[in-house]
Amino acid sequence: MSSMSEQDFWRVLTHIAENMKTDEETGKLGLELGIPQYDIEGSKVANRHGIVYEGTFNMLKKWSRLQHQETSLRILRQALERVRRIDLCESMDRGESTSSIPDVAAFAFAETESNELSNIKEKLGKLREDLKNYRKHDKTRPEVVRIGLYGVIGCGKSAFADSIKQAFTGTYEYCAGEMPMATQGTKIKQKIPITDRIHIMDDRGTRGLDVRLIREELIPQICGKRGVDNRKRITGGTVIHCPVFVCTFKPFGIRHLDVLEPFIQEFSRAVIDLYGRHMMVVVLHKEYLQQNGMLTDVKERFESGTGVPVDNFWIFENYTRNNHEHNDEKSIDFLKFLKRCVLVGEMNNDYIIQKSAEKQSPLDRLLTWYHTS
Ligand SMILES: Nc1nc2c(ncn2[C@@H]2O[C@H](COP(=O)(O)OP(=O)(O)OP(=O)(O)O)[C@@H](O)[C@H]2O)c(=O)[nH]1
Ligand SMILES: [Mg+2]
Repeated sequence: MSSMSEQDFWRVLTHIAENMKTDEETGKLGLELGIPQYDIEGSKVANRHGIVYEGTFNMLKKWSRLQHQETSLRILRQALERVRRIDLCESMDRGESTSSIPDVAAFAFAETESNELSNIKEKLGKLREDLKNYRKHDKTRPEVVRIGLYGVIGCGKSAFADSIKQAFTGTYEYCAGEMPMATQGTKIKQKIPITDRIHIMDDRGTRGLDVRLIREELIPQICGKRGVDNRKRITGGTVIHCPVFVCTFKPFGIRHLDVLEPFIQEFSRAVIDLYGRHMMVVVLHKEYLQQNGMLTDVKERFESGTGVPVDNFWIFENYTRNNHEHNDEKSIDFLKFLKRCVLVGEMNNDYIIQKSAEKQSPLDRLLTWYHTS
């Protein structure tokens, strides 16, 4: 099923917003779409400043970000029918395709797009282009989406950050400083900017996988309530929009699952408490798994034992200092993963904004609305 382009979709929303005749009509449409009252009120106020329909447009845009790709167009059409503005559905039918509207992230960022390209170089180029242009001109999103890497010392986090960077630029750079043999690894949380708007935060490794670490250290770091430095002082933290748990089976073998499973279950539960959805999980040293006939086992056990959805679970062989010969297919996988993280990060950000707005007074809500839309 093909999807309406981002541009066409904005045209549909603009057309609807422009043609809402009164505040009352905007309010009714908002309610039909399940938009919170404070967003509706905020849109009415915003319509009185600057462009007259901008408030309604932003309200619809914000709503669309929380919808599922397959259903948003249908819901919009039904809502227009119920408020007796079926005439506005015409704008949807004039688009190139009317079968579905991509959700938030998928507008500029449809995960399937690159799959439709048969040429591998084109696929890689398209992924890089999408990421490069990601939210370049969109001020309604967080300034930067931060993807945080967590896992035990030496599991391969820094090499993974460097691998993503290499996949994006096509050149190996020793940015995150993977740990050379017999020396120490990452000491202070470090930022690896992939673009101006997508940053990877490479964390210091944890000692072991004690589940208490999750709520005592990792979640506060993800919330930006504490940072990490080499003297264990609490430093100014930064919010992580997409937490990624990184692990490896080397050298422990398959029995490592007995430790990993409960840790991942608990970590994912804590992330769900925070963001309403699972974290991402990455297993490194894919070649080790292949060479030891463990790949299928690991995949199956992860899927059944950890509860992490398949889309959130990825296995990679890193580019490393000693072995970083470029490989198109490998780079494509790293960039698909990155895209997925950005998507998750955006949705998590929306979730937090919505939750905090629900807790606020009507005036605070209005202010939040102004700042976030
Ligand atoms: N063969 C192979 N080696 C890897 C892979 N990932 C990481 N390594 C190697 O594993 C070692 C540790 O990697 P790092 O990236 O420094 O690990 P880290 O998780 O950042 O370590 P800390 O910063 O101490 O927590 C390095 O020598 C890497 O080259 C991989 O997928 N395959
Ligand atoms: Mg490191």
